[in-house]
Amino acid sequence: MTASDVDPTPNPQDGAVGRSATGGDGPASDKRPSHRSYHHPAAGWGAAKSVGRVLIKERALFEGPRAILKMNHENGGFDCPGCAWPDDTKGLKLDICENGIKHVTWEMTGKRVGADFFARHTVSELSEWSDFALEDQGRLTEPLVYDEASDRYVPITWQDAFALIGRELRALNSPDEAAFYTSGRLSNEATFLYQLMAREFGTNNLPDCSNMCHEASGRALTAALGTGKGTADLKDWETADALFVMGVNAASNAPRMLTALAEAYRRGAQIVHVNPLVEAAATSTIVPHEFTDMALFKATRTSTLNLQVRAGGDMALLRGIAKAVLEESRSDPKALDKEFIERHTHGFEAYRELCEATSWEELEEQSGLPRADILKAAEIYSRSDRTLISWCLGLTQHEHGVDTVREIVNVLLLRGNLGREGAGPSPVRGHSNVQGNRTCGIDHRPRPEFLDRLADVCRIDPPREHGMDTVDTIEAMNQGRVKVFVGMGGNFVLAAPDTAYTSQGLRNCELTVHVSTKLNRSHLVHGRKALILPCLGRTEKDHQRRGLQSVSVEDSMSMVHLSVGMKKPASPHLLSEPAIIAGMARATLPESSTPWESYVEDYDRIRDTMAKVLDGFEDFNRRVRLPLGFRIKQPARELVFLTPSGRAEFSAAPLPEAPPRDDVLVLQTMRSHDQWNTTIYSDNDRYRGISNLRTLILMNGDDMRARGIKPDSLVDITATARDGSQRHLKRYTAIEYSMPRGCAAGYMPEMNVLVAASDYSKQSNQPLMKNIKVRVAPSAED
Ligand SMILES: Nc1nc2c(c(=O)[nH]1)N[C@H]1C(S)=C(S)[C@@H](COP(=O)(O)OP(=O)(O)OC[C@H]3O[C@@H](n4cnc5c(=O)[nH]c(N)nc54)[C@H](O)[C@@H]3O)O[C@H]1N2
Ligand SMILES: Nc1nc2c(c(=O)[nH]1)N[C@H]1C(S)=C(S)[C@@H](COP(=O)(O)OP(=O)(O)OC[C@H]3O[C@@H](n4cnc5c(=O)[nH]c(N)nc54)[C@H](O)[C@@H]3O)O[C@H]1N2
Ligand SMILES: [Mo]
Repeated sequence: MTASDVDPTPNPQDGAVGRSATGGDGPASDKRPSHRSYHHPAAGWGAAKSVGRVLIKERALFEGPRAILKMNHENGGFDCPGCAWPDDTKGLKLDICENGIKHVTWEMTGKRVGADFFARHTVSELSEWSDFALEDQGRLTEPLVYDEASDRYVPITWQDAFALIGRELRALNSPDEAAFYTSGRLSNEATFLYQLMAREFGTNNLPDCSNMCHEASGRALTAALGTGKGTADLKDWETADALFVMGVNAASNAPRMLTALAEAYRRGAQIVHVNPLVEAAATSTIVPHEFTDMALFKATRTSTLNLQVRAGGDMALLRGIAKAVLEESRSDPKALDKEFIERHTHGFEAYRELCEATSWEELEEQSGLPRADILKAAEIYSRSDRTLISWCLGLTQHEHGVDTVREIVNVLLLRGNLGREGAGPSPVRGHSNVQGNRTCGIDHRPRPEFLDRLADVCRIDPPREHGMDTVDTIEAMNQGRVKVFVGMGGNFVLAAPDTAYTSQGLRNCELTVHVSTKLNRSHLVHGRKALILPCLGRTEKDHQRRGLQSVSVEDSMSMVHLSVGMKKPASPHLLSEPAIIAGMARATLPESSTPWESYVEDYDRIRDTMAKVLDGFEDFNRRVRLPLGFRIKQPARELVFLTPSGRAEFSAAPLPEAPPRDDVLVLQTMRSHDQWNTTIYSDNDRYRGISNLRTLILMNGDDMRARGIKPDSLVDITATARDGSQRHLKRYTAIEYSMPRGCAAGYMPEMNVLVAASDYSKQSNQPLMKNIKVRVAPSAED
């Protein structure tokens, strides 16, 4: 056990958002930071204890447990607003996890932040508070407008707030001077109204959090299979005999996957984890709802092979697997599924040649893995009849994210691992409804067929030009081309890259509007005029004129189901998201023939319209009320490929550029166990053995020694962007951690200051949040 004192000074670039002097975004207690290895199984009692602490802290000891029993319940109950992992289909009633509970409790907190609070604190003063402290004030209770004279947020009526938005939007020279951001929790119904409002107003500027998340997956799967989603469902997870888990920290970010992995291990499946770090999900777990195992501390393994790939080296590993399978096929024709390749795919020969032409030396160098390890993975793959490959941000937030996901499909196609049970690609999506947002129209590059139907059914004339995504919006705000920013949930200023530049962009706006449940940094980094519009959370009852309403969401595996709030709203002045959108729309488009008010009276009416516009939503109102909802049809799953060739497409992309050779490290920014994106619950990261510290950088021990960095000492980090510009973080604590040389890791959102807004993938426009080129040296001020 080691410990060190930290006193990180505020970063000059952080100053742009006025972060607290404590450095990190968490609570920053004066407890001493510490680090030790974590040897316990994931989930289990550590998780149970942590849940108890959260319930007490959020004053939700009574409501909390009651709500948890209602979560993810077939027939009623609300959908967990945590991750997008699907609900168990076997009638399991307690399909919950520690982090889902934390998340729900965070929304259900007994704390409130009302007008009296804002009367006491100026915005400049609040800007000095930590992000933790801001959200810790509790739920927002009434609409607020920024008053420049007093530098305070003051109450405003809903009508006046909508009128202000309408005035500002109508005053723009072009609808494209507005951008409408979505964070991935928005329900399907609200999503549909939101995109309708933007398009009726006249813009496709619909940036969303998925631009930073799975944009690469969507583009790759669309190009390869003609559908932007994974084809596997939970049943496939339950029947696969080899599972590859790539670039995801499942124990923290998709904890319900642990159950699937433990079950897979018990049935003798092979489980390969590919990650520069050995995350907790790659060891063992105690499945939380298996009470006997909990009582007996009986853990189940969740891995049969761990490959510590070099950052960004996954594509080379996958190509190595393909190369080995192709080599094997020379002596064993069954190594390939020739019939599948011939009947259903296109581009195989070019891919075969490319694999053959790629040398093992290059694959080893790029992946950071010895050939023997690549061959082990290949052997598991070729011995398995049913293989499923899952992935998350470790693969997508790189320059070659799209190529890597396509390489996953290439590997699957070789052995016909598509369109049958236990097989297929399975991206682990992020926010609980991020997939539904895309399905229901949040897309800055909408398909013409979608727009045609929208035009037809809703009698509007939607713009046809592509709109702006997240990185384009940041640039446009800075150049004065976007003047109104509306954030439908989320915390744009902290989630986006280049905190200083994004702040400047938001400050440049005429009007910023945030529809939120809690106070966050984005409210403080505002435009000339600014509104905070508080909304109902997913756990709360939504009463409208025609009774109690429910909304729907789509999980990672294309299941759409209803979510019904059960709790009294945090304040009588909250509006639902559909009501807020309708209010903004009516004020902006007074002549609109869209029945905004009628939609809000009864969400069934929104669903009836959605059923006519969206593929796969026929008979929506009936099917969404089935006990487990319904699965949106996946053509690729039925081996119907909506690609130009009508077949699944192999890709033949070159491997990315070689890893940096000099003293540059590839830094990835990730989540701790105790955070939900920009919401930080504590400064601990239990599974990585870290306590009371977020301003850290995890490094390989040899890389530390080569730079004269002592364990747990303070370092300065300099990131060099492609355009040569440099960004700094000072006085971070360097911690030795098992990972390949040349890699480093730290936490988002603190490290977003290091990601240049201009450093995004040309393939997907995703910011390179897992691939920041940095130099690290002992702190100059130490
Ligand atoms: N509790 C909780 N749950 C969440 C979230 C949360 O913040 N908290 N966020 C939600 C959201 S929006 C999302 S998108 C998901 C994110 O889920 P994750 O993708 O798990 O998110 P990160 O914390 O960024 O972790 C990235 C993982 O990829 C690994 N990695 C980094 N670089 C590479 C690489 O080059 N190759 C490989 N193979 N691995 C690499 C890292 O070591 C880490 O394990 O989780 C969702 N669920
Ligand atoms: N460096 C780095 N940056 C990253 C990432 C990374 O891995 N590294 N990951 C990226 C990814 S994958 C994502 S998805 C983004 C996340 O980006 P966002 O989705 O923008 O951020 P969140 O932190 O999830 O948003 C939290 C806020 O949402 C509001 N909120 C919570 N519940 C509700 C609700 O029900 N309704 C409404 N209207 N508001 C609500 C609360 O006010 C809360 O403060 O961050 C991205 N940024
Ligand atoms: Mo995400």
